[in-house]
Amino acid sequence: MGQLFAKLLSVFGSREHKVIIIGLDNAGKTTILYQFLMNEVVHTSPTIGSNVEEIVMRKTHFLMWDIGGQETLRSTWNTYYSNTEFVILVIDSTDRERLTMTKEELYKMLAHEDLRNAAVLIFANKQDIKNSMSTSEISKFLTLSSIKDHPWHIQGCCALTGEGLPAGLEWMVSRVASK
Ligand SMILES: Nc1nc2c(ncn2[C@@H]2O[C@H](COP(=O)(O)OP(=O)(O)O)[C@@H](O)[C@H]2O)c(=O)[nH]1
Ligand SMILES: [Mg+2]
Repeated sequence: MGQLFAKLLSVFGSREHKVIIIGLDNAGKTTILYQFLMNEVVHTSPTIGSNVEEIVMRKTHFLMWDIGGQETLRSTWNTYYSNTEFVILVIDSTDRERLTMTKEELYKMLAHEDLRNAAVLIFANKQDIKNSMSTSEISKFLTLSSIKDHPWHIQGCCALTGEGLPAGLEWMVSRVASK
């Protein structure tokens, strides 16, 4: 879908729920987006700028923005925040070294005024890889239980097979339904 068309949809289609997919580069954001879209693996290259796609699950429409995660692009994340209902934070569960960086980005984001009403879905991706961190390990490291001002949910997944992705989407659908 073209970006202009997506923007027009978000303006005129009030039933769309805006979602931004963030996380460090190489976490699997683009793979997840396209797995949602067509249930198949696409060859990804580092995202420059953003990809945007409409995902529909049980009549709930999500407009998902996949934003580049390289260091130079992270400072632009906040330009995508306005009207965001869901943040999907994608984590490479094998990337122990950069989990501290992810934690910093997470709390910076949660403190942002434009995201005060946003719910956060955390995908602990790459669960297929041996020695990847478990969801409870990641949850503890990120001190998720201390987050009281945003609804949040952590879900383990493998973007290559799609395992765990529907469960994450289900949580988002249930959040929309509960509003
Ligand atoms: N083993 C494994 N590799 C993955 C998984 N998800 C993504 N990848 C790979 O990780 C790399 C980065 O993925 P990409 O979607 O481009 O990450 P992005 O920078 O966050 O958009 C690619 O080579 C993907 O094929 C996963 O669940 N398991
Ligand atoms: Mg990408």
